[in-house]
Amino acid sequence: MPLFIVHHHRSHEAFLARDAVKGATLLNHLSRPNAARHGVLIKGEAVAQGSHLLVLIAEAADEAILQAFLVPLREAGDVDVMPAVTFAAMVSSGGCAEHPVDVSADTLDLADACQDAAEAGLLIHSVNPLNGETSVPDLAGGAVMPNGRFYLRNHFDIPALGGDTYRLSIGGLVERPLALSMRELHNLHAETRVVTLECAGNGRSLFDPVVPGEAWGLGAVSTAEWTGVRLMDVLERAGLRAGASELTFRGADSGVVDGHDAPVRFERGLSLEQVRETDAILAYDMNGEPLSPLHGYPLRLIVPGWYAVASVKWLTEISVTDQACDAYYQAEKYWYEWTRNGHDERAQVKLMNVRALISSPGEGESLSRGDTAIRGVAWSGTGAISRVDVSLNGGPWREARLVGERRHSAWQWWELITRLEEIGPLTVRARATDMTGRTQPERAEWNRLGYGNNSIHSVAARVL
Ligand SMILES: Nc1nc2c(c(=O)[nH]1)N[C@H]1C(S)=C(S)[C@@H](COP(=O)(O)O)O[C@H]1N2
Ligand SMILES: [Mo]
Repeated sequence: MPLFIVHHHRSHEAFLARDAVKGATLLNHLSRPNAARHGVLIKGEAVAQGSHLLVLIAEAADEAILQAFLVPLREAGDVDVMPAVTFAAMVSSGGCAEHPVDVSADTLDLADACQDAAEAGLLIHSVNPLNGETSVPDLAGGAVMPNGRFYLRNHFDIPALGGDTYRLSIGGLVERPLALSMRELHNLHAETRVVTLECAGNGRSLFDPVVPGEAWGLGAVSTAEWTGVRLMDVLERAGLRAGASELTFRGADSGVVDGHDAPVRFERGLSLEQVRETDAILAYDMNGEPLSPLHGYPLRLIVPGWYAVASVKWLTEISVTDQACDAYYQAEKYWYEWTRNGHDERAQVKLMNVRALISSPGEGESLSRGDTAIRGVAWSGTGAISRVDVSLNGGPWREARLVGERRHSAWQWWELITRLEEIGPLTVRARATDMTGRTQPERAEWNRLGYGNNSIHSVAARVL
């Protein structure tokens, strides 16, 4: 519904506080239930202290309905009605738009989506496309990240797909091309996995020199319990034909990218071998709820252990071929690019690097002397976490306790209880090691597009 801001300047003669009956009558009139009976939804109201200015924020189907409702206010002063948009709508339309943003039927209303994300506490990096990270102190806590606080990474407008008309098509080198409805997918054997997703650009803003791309801090990572069907089960239903070795996964989203005239789709590829190794799933539920539109409703790929770019959202098509996928986000982005010894080298971004983050203490936090718990999360795409070590003020590494089950593709919580004796600055560092013996470098190797930054996390706190 259209939004309006109303200014009401009370005239001195009609000063309400001096006329309790009139004041009470207007209070009743402006009550939310009464406003609703007039077709007006009041979102907020306030009087600037010491002034005669009342501000109302309200929605109504049109201005005439609102004006009719405001008649009693006019009798007590001057009324100005101004068409308005939410701040989120203003930002998402790219500036002080005079008109509300056009919302096309097949994409999600960005203003609403970004308002929800900001209210859930995500730190918004960009509105269009909508990108936001989880705050680092929020990372440890619940077993999984609540859906509203799970970081968001999008490249294009967010498709608004209908669950009833949705079909997943599987074609190419298969015996029986399929077009599966959500009902058919729900009827297949379901699997549930706890999997950590991390954006390959997580920590990019900490690379020096600065690299282009979304300037993520450290919160482009979250963990959820995903439920869906094993990708291999679905492929076996379709029946793989001789020579089938590569898969392309197509998302419903598309848009314009640098260096290409025509819009490109969000597409990624995996070899059949990679599908088998990772035991990828086609997920429809996230933490026990259907995927939200932002996280890929109604179906997304989840590739355990890989940087999350592989986990294609709004998945509408799988094509089975004998050719590796050469789509834009496969071939041109998501490569480490270095110049080493005068030679250009590149390697594809695949498994997540081993990494620990400190969630407590937070950056700049003040701690009391005495016993304290240093806490955080740690994960790796190459194996379960085997140990996390913590160093205080540059002192020796001390092994932290790993909390909860060892999980292969989900983060592990850890904690170290320690005694803080001295007042003053406290630098906390944490370093994870996984079962394959991989550990974190002091400083991750710089690469042109800023991927895979797993430098040791360091937090500056203070003991009071
Ligand atoms: N269709 C589609 N899938 C996508 C993306 C996208 O833009 N479109 N972004 C990818 C990237 S780079 C990341 S990090 C994850 C983010 O998933 P999330 O938004 O659910 O956290 O989705 C991946 N899958
Ligand atoms: Mo990403």
